[in-house]
Amino acid sequence: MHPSRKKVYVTGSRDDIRVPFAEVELSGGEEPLRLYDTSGPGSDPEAGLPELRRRWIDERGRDSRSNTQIHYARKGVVTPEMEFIAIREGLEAEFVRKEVAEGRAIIPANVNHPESEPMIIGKNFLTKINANIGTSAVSDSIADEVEKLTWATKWGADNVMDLSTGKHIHETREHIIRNSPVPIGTVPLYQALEKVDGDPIKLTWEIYRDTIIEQAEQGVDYMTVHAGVLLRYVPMAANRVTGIVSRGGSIMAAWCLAHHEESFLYTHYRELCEIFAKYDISFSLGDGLRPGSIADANDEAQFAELRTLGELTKIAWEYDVQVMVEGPGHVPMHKIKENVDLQQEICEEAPFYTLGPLTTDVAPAYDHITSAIGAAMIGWFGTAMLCYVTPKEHLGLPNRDDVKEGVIAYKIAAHAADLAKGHPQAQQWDDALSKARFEFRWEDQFNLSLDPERAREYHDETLPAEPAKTAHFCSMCGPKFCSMKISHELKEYAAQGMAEKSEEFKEKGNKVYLPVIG
Ligand code: IRN
Ligand code: FE2
Repeated sequence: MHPSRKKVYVTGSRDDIRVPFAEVELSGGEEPLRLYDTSGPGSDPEAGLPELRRRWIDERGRDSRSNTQIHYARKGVVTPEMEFIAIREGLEAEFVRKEVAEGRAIIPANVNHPESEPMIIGKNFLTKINANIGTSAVSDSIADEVEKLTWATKWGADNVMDLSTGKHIHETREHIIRNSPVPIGTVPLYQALEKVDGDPIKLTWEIYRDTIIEQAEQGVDYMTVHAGVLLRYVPMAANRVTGIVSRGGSIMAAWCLAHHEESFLYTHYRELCEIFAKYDISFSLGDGLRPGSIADANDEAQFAELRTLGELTKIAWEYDVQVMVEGPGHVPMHKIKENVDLQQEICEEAPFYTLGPLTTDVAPAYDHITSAIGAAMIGWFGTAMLCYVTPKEHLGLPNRDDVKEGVIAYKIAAHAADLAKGHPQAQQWDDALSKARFEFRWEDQFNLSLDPERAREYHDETLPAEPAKTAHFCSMCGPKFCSMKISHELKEYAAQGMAEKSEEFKEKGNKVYLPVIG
């Protein structure tokens, strides 16, 4: 939580439904503004977070077949999680239930992650963003990863994926989940691969299944499963410029080719559904054949896999399991819309979750920008969650600063999409900031911004003194050139009578911009 904001809670129909918001105090007689808040109650990393959902989970008891939110939604039950989300998003609880029942939205909420604050992923809700963190063989401090989690949620990450490889995977994940107020996702295939010393050919269904159960017990809320990479699709990627760029996709392609057998993720998919139903783990159907370059966008391999993901979506629904579908990747702007339209049609409106997409390949070190452009567009067209890309994409493991840059870039993309989609909460936030800017309420402008700290720092670089916080200009144009100040004068002209003022204006020599004196 930023120091300039105050955490407030709105209570629902029972007093253990307490929904957090970040309240921004405003000056100039304006009502305080409440913003969606992902930062969580704050934790002591050793003790972990309080178990917010414990009572709700226990009250429902454990069904031997299905304990999922979609299971309850289809029975007509509004769970406390759904009510929590309704308050969070400013919508009716019944609407939340219906969207979940019909598979248009998911609430990732493993029964073993009671610390999480319920959130929803669906095109009729605020666009969400996912941040990836994780250790690798060359960088593996657990403390750093928990710190990155807290850092990512502070800046607004709605979900975090732990993509750790290397040593201490289990322990790292345990610390992350116990300290996470947001749902945690993983790609279990990465850990399964560690168990066979990194040799994909040695993978088996049994090793994979045991890894799933291990992670399910810990409380992982959603798992990427690359079950759409079928043996017959692998040759389709052979003539691509960048082949297979998905880590999970390349592992499964290697397995299929080496054994000349259909993927065990596909052949054992129904068993996976049974496991996911018990814990309420949501599928994130992996796009193992997503394009990894502009040249490969929207090709045969990509869309063949998408059709299989559509088939798998419907099977998950048979088991009352929640499901979202992953998407690209690298896609030029004119080919973006087709991706959403096809996915929505083939997967019958199951939520789409895309990685960017990057709209050009020529800017390594700036791929948070190349991809935020694509993310804003794809979000506007109906993608429910955007997986962030950091400036280090294609170059190295992101550090703390990169995580922040990635999250902020994606908050911008998601919010721009929400504005274009006409979300009332989104518009309200913009209007509050615009008004503060026009009225030279500098403190309000900083505090309302996505990154209050940097906004203030940039302003203070040239005008650090306290009086500048109420001044009717900033150092960009100086006191005499400020367009906003001139607009205020125009308003005065209008009030005093245009004709009279226009005479005065002409007498002064028809100048809008007066030279700075001194
Ligand atoms: C999201 C959409 N498409 C891919 N992603 C994310 O990319 C996925 O959820 C995971 O966090 C990351 C790496 O996936 P691969 O490379 O194993 O497919
Ligand atoms: Fe890439």
